[in-house]
Amino acid sequence: MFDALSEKLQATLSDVRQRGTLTEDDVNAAMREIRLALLEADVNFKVVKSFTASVKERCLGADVVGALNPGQQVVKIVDEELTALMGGSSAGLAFAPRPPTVILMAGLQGSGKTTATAKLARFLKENNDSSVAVAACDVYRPAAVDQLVKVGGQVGATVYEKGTDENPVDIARWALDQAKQDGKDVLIVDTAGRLHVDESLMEELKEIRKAVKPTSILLVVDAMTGQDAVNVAEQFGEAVNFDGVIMSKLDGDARGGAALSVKAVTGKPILFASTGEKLDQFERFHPDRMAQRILGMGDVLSLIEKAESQVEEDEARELEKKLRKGEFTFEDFLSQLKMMRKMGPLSSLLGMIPGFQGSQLKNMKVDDRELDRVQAIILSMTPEERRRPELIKGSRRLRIAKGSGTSVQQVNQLVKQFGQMQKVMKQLGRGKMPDLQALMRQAR
Ligand SMILES: Nc1nc2c(ncn2[C@@H]2O[C@H](COP(=O)(O)OP(=O)(O)O)[C@@H](O)[C@H]2O)c(=O)[nH]1
Ligand SMILES: [Mg+2]
Repeated sequence: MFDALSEKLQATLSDVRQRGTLTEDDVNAAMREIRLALLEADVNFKVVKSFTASVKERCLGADVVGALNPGQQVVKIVDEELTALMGGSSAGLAFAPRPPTVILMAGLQGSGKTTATAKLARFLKENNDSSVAVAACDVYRPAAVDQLVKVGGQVGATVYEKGTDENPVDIARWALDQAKQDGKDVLIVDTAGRLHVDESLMEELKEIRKAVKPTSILLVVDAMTGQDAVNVAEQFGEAVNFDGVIMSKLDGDARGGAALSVKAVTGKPILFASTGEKLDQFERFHPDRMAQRILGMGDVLSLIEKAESQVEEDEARELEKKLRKGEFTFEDFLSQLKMMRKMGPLSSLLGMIPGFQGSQLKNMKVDDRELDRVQAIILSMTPEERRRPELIKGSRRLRIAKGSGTSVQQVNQLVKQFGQMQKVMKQLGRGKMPDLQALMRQAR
């Protein structure tokens, strides 16, 4: 799904992410790549234009937030804008205050209506515990009725059908009565499609709409037809005003143009995604998850969130005060270490970063074992020693080394490094508070 687009966006963004600072030229270059990638994915060109414009504006105007470097910031912005493009929050299905909820399915022939009718019935049974009936209103092909009887039966829905001799509007009206009598929670009305949007198709839909007064009209569009799907949706919207989209055959859509443009073009959200011929290959459409899937950066984003949420502000402020006064002790160091570890083992954190594969992890200087050692050494100090590291001499070193299962050299090394760190901090504390972020960025 969306393979080419994913690949291109990921390449562009990982390039961006590796830079410490971003100039306007860098941002422009990245936007060019993103624009090309979206156009190649068959996204509507107007949509592409406004998308890249708003991403660019936000990138250039962004203040560097919290723990993110400029490159990560861009990833975050692209992710947020992609999510917004597909509708922002996930849209849900509307239910009638008094059952049955009536859902009218619309769409071109072959778009996947009958399949989606059964899939939706199954979905509502499984997830909402609804009793569901489906109505066979495609009377133009005998096979269409048989097909619904078959797939409807497979998912345990009651199928209301009258063969192909009656008029679809009458069948729909009759099915609604049946559903009421049978106490069904939901009635899904499957209709006929045409090869193209035409007058008679729209007329029929309008008549069925009048007869059953649906709670929602869902338009099924075939993702594999790209921009055609979006044009069809636009035409349906003008004629019968539907409420939401079921995007079918997403599994066969390598480009993604329809899924990315349909909300922006028609104003209607995608409610469900159909992702295969099997009846359980159907899921709610979540714009945020889809964006992350496209960017392939779900892990990076969750890493960013994790980092943001776990850094407690108070602790940070307290720490800053101590740093200023040069009062940072092993005790503080220990609590910092623990905080860092709340985020999980360092190697798994780094492993979440795409491109950071095992081979590179081995070359990382900071590994978990090193942190374990540091932590063990500090834990073997007395509280007094932690606050006043200058006490740590001679026999105390040996005791700490033994207690922590390390060597005197390793204890020495830590105490020495810590002393250097304190010295630097005291110097900095006397002057202006350094821009820690800038320091960190340089260190990266
Ligand atoms: N791969 C794939 N095939 C689908 C999907 N939805 C429907 N199809 C297939 O598309 C064809 C047309 O589907 P159908 O439901 O009969 O379309 P209708 O004419 O709109 O009712 C059938 O062969 C389905 O098996 C899907 O999500 N993925
Ligand atoms: Mg059909």
